[in-house]
Amino acid sequence: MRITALAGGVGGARFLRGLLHHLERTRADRTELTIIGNTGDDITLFGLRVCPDLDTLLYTLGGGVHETQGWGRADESHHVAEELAALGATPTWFSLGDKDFATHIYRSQLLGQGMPLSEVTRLLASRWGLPQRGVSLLPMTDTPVETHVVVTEGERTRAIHFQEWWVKHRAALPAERFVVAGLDRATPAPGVLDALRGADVVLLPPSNPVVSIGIILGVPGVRDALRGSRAPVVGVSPLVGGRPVRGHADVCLQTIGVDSTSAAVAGLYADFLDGWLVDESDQMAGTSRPLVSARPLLMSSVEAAADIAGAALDLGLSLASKDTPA
Ligand code: FO1
Repeated sequence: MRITALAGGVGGARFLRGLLHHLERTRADRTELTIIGNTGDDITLFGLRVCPDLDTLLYTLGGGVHETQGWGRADESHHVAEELAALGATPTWFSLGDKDFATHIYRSQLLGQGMPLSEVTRLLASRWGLPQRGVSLLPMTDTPVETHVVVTEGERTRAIHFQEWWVKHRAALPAERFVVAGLDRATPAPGVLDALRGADVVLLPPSNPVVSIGIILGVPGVRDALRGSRAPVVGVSPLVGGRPVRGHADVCLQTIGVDSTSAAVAGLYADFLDGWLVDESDQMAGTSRPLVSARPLLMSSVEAAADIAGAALDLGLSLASKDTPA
């Protein structure tokens, strides 16, 4: 079976860790999972290219993530960051650990030698044992893309990097709109369109629908591939009771003028969504498409995430069997 998933950072990574746990505990046959990761969060710091969502997926699936943070490495030290601060290097609002720095140094070294991000990511995925578990991690594009946020402070309107808005300002600075530099001339990374067209099921984890899933959908060709895919597409709402479990998806939705409800988020995916998992607190009008299924969506443990991911997969497989001509 071939599963393809679009994913952002923490929520997407935890969901996919649950999916792998579900697959390993229930299915005998080998399942190939291709993850298309968001690169709109990427930022260049101290001359190094940092890919937060790709790294969160690598560390979480590879067993090295700082569990309570959801990003960065477990058992980290921060000697390099402390010395950079002593040198007066900026910014200081983005916390980079010493082992995390190794990822950015190695990635930057290879990118600097002309290696595409997709090939760099394949090497990093090998270090984390993903191929042995049937997992491929693809950046959505090899083209440099960066999400910026247009903010107004008093009389001043300017664009700041997404990470500055998200981390330094905790998304509390009123955002007028998101501008994704490079997205309109981005091309899907090698394997992305094939993974969407050749999947048996496509899953949208509970990642941020605006600045994670929404950015991946903005890569020219991705949305059309989803629309044209024979595979059922099943999404998981990132909201519980109209609120994100973590992060600022509600603020992002407000910025693009969309209600912070599971139904409104499903509306963002309406042109390709076949199934939609919502939390029991978010009853929404039962529609035939997407087919809505309600269950607890709090990923409070790997087991809970496995149950949610299993329910999303089963919903997809049930839809696939319906579509299969008798
Ligand atoms: N998030 C924070 O809230 N504070 C940080 O200092 C921070 C550092 C950081 C370093 C590497 C990395 O891969 C992620 C990091 N994140 C941090 C999380 C990051 O901002 C988010 O994961 C995404 O970009 C939004 O999903």
